[in-house]
Amino acid sequence: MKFNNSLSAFEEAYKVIPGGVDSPVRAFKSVGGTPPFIAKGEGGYVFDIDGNRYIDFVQSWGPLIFGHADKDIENAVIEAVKNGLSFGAPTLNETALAKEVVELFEGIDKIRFVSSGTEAVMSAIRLARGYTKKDDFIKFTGCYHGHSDSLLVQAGSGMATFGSPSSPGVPADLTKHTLLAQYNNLESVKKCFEQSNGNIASIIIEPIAGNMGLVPADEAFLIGLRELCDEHGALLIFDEVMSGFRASLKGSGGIVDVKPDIITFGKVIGGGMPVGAFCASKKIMSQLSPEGPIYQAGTLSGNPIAMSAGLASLAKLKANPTIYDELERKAKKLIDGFLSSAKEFDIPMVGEVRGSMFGFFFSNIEVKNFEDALQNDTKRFALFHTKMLSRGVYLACSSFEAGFISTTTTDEMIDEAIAMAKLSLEEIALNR
Ligand code: KE4
Repeated sequence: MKFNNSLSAFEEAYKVIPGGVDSPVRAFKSVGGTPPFIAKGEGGYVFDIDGNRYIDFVQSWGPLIFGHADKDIENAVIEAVKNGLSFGAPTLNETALAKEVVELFEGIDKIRFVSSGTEAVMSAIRLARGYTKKDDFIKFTGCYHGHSDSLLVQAGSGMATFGSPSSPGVPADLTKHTLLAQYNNLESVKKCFEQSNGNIASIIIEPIAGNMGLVPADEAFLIGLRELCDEHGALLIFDEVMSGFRASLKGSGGIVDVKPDIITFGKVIGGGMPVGAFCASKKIMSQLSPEGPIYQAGTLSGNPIAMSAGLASLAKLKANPTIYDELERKAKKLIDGFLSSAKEFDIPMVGEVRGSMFGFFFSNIEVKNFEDALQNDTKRFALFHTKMLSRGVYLACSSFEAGFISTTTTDEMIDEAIAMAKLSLEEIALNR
């Protein structure tokens, strides 16, 4: 494969965009090399500006469940564009998409659209704080909820559960109300409640974590979180920006029977256009401005073009919910193929699937939390990623991400990716 055009494009981008990218993970820092610049996508493939074709398992980090350039979504956007791009005024499509979403979730009556997952989560945290009149909240190491200040925290020192900023530019004052617990460890959550002395507004969790690799929460753990929130008057927030409409039509709700108070969405809900959302009961959402006192706003929130793409996506998903069986079958086929080659060459590997999401670690332990995930062989992952990319398979460029199957990912593509994985893993085993 030639990458000349991407190489020079990256140099040009680097001169005017920090790191040459508009979002850090895209820079391939975790895997080395420089990222291919994508020229176009078609169904389950992406093509770079050097003309290389890749089977795409990233799908813009989740949104493209129907693959690239889906005709129904494209036509909906083209039709919407003809009426103008944005009005900053209410439009019918916002109500239409709102109805399509809230009717899927018991106890969820209202939704507010924003323009990214970060915005959705930031707003949900503020809503929970304003509703409960408490300031602290609990998040889990390894979960990512966007880049708003109070969520950019890392584990503090030893015993402390209070987080400290994980990025310069975030004052400690803005993270002192963020408590950190360990994923799938209920005792660590109880400790946070003890340390916060009754001041916990919410617990926020990715019920199916996709930002430490794919690490689903145990159902018993989620039930425990629900009980702790009920006991302490805190709100349970499921961040389904990634897992929403990806794990099942109801996200984690189609897999575990635990009802959150607030759900955040992104990615698929916009069909590839910039959309985030957060939703809850009428009682909670009525606290939001202009009905209630909790302020939240956005110029392009509910943008009519983005709404048209989201509506087209949701309509297709709701018209044939059985696609999730097919998506999960393909995800399992891919992971099983990777695992059997890893076994053949005596390379430790574990894998996980939830609906159309998949993940794998170069590790020989079951990964239940971020601390387990950190034990994976990231150097070997980088090697594998590079080999697979050179063989036309486009995987997430970090072992702490999830991969995705779309309706346009064919069995032939899965077979091809498995065959390329076998060649790549053999080379790794032979240190070639
Ligand atoms: P955005 O602001 O990137 O739309 O959403 C933030 C977000 C919130 N919650 C969850 C569970 C998420 O996965 C994300 C964003 N996901 C990453 C992928 N790990 C987006 C890719 C990127 O940062 O470029």
